[in-house]
Amino acid sequence: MSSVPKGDYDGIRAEVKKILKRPGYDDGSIGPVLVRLAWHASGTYSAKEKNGGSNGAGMRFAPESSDGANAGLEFAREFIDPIHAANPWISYADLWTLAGATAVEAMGGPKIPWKPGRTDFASEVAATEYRGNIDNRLPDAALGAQHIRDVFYRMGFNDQEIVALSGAHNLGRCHADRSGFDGPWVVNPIRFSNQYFKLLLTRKWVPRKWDGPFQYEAIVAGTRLMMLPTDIALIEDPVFRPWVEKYAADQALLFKDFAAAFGKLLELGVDRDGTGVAHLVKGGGCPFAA
Ligand code: ZEM
Repeated sequence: MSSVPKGDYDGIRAEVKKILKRPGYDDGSIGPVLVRLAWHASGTYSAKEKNGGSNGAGMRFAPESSDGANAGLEFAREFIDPIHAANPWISYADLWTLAGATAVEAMGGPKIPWKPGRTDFASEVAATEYRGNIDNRLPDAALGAQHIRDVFYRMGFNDQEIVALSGAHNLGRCHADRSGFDGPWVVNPIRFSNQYFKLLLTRKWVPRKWDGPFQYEAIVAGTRLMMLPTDIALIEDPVFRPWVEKYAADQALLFKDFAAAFGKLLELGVDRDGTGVAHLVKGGGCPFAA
């Protein structure tokens, strides 16, 4: 792992790209799990309570690190730790979000707007004092459209952005030993595209007969693909579905909308002062909020 000059974020992007390929791990790339790390680091945000979000990098500490929703993300954190070790000037909060953005781009997706400035909690004690209660804020895949809206409206997203963000399920897979669910959504899960939306609309998704949690399956090109109950909710809901249809038909539109929504996700709760630094405040709230 190389050191790059302080403030050279393109240099960090290059370091992330160097470690993405990993033969023997899942589908040969750690890109998807890095995207999930960036999402779970950010997706705890509450617009009303003005806490949660990526600032602080609280997932280094309990209770976020041991939250069942974050099972498996310890691998993502370990994979990129050497980049931090070689470049201790970057905050973990910046590194995790930048790694997720870089991974999307490196897997053929759009360029994600990203800005530095996040600060890390100095210790577990500080995290506890500053973070506020952000337990149980990530979505539960076993639930439906109302739950999806509750979770994403809390962050400040609308229905169109929810569907665009869901396009991330074009990447990676479910792991029985992490979430309980099993399998990839698409045939090539390390390439960002609109296949997930196409498959949602064109395949017959049937309940999988197995011992695990309720999920859907379809065999495509000899591969058993899956959908979560929350994925199927996107084609059953009358407002979500037209966006699934638009993104299935127009990959350029998906790329544009995904980049905007994912960029917004990575910014949630990151409130910078005039010098570009996002300070941490007690209770996790924004220092400049009304
Ligand atoms: Zn996911 N996601 N996600 N997601 N996700 C999984 C995997 C991945 C939900 C969900 O419960 C799950 C978003 C939205 C939602 C990624 C990115 C994004 C898994 C499998 C589950 C269960 C975890 C495992 O077993 O390893 C639900 C319910 C969501 C909303 C309703 C959003 C938004 C994302 C990013 C923008 C990614 C990349 C993965 C694949 C991770 C991997 O390790 O391959």
